[in-house]
Amino acid sequence: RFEGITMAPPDPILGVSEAFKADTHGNKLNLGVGAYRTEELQPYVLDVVKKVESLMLERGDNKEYLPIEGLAAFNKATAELLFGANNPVIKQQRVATIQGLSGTGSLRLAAALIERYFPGAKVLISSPTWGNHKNIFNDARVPWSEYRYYDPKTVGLDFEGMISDIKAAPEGSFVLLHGCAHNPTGIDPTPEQWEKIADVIQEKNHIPFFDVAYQGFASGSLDADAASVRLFAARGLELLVAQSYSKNLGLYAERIGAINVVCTSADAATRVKSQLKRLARPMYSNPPVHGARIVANIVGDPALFNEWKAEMEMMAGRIKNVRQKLYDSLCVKDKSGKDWSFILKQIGMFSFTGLSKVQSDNMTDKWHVYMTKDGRISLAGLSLAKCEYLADAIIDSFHN
Ligand code: PLP
Ligand code: TYF
Repeated sequence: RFEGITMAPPDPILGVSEAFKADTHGNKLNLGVGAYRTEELQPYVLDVVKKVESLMLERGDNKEYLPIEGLAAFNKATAELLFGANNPVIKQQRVATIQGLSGTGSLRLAAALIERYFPGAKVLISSPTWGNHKNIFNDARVPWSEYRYYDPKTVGLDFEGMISDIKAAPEGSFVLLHGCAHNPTGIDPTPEQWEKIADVIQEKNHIPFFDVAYQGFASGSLDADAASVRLFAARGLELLVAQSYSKNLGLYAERIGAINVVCTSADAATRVKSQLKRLARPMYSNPPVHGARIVANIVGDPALFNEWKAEMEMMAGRIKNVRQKLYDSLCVKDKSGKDWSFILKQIGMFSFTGLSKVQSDNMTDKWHVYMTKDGRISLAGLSLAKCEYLADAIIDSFHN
C-alpha cells in the first residue's frame, strides 16, 4: 500500500529555491527560477494589477463558478493579444480558445487533446527545453522526441540540425516551438529562420505547437513577441498555442493562461472547443476567475493597457540593463580572452552560460549563487549591484 511508495525527485528548477532558502550566507543569490525581481531583489506586483484588483473589490465582483471554458471576456482578450484583433483567424472565428491553468495547465490540456484525437502522434521538443515539457507529455502519454536546437560550439542555434530533425520526423508530428525568449537558452530563430522552419513544417504536414510564456517580456513589445505565431497563422496553418500570464503580468500564482487551437473553419473551431471543455471538465471542472478578470480588465481598457505595456517595458529594460552590466563586468575582469558576447545575444529572462554541472556546483557551493545545473541563470533575479560579484563567480567557476 502507501508504504511501498518511493521518494520522488525534487523539481530541478523549483528545488533550487528550496536550497537557496536554507542558505544563510550574506551574498547568496537566487538565479534559479525564472521570476522577475526588483533591483532590490524583491518580488514585484505590477501597479496596474494592484489598481485593477482594487477596482474589482470596489465593484464587488462575485465568486460564482466560471463556465468550463473560463471567462468569455478573457478568452476574447487573450486570443486578440496573441494574434492581433484584426487577424483573419480571429475575424473568421477559426480559433478555439479556452482558459487554462496558466501555461502549464494549457500545455497539459493540449497534450490531452493530442493523446485523444491524434493517437500515436509524436511531439518534437527542442534540445534543451523547459524541463516540465517532458513531464507534461509523459504524464499525458504522448510520445515525444527531441530536435537539435542549441549548439554549444557557437553558443547559438543549431539551425541545420533543427531543420533536418524536423524533416526527419514522421509526417503529421506536432512541433513544439517557443514563441519567443527560448527557455533555457535565450536563443530565438531570426525572422528568416522562422520562415524556413514554417516551410519544413508545411512540407511535412506537421502541426506547429507554440508555447508562449514570455509575450512582451523578450522585446518589451507584445506585438513583436507574437511575430513567430502570427507568421504561421498567416500561412493558413492549423496550430496550437499555449499562453501564460505568469511573467508578463507577474501573475505567477494566479494560474492564468489559455490554450488556442487555430482551425481551418469556424465550424471545426466550435467542435474543437467543445472537446477541450470535455477534457477540462473531469480534470478541474472550471478555472479560477481572479487572474482572468485582471487580464480582461487591463486589456479591455486602453489606459490600463498602456500602463501595463509601460511596466512590461520597464521590466524587460531592467533585465537588459543587468545583461549589459554583467557582460561589461566579465569583459573587464576576465583576462583569459574568452568571448562573452553570447550574453548580449541571448534574450529574455535567462542566460545560458555554458557552465557545466561541476562548474554550476562551484557557483553554488563556493559562491552561494543558486542556479540550475544546466548552466542557466535567471537575469530577472539579478541586480546591477550584484553583477560584479556574479562576474567573479562565473570567471572563477569557468577556470575551475
Ligand atoms: N513554458 C515555458 C517555456 C516556461 O518557461 C514556463 C514557465 O514560466 C511555462 C511554460 C509555464 O509557466 P506557468 O505555468 O507559470 O504559466
Ligand atoms: O523555467 C522557469 O524557471 C520558469 C518557472 O515547474 C517554473 O518557467 C519552473 C518550474 C516549474 C514551473 C515554473
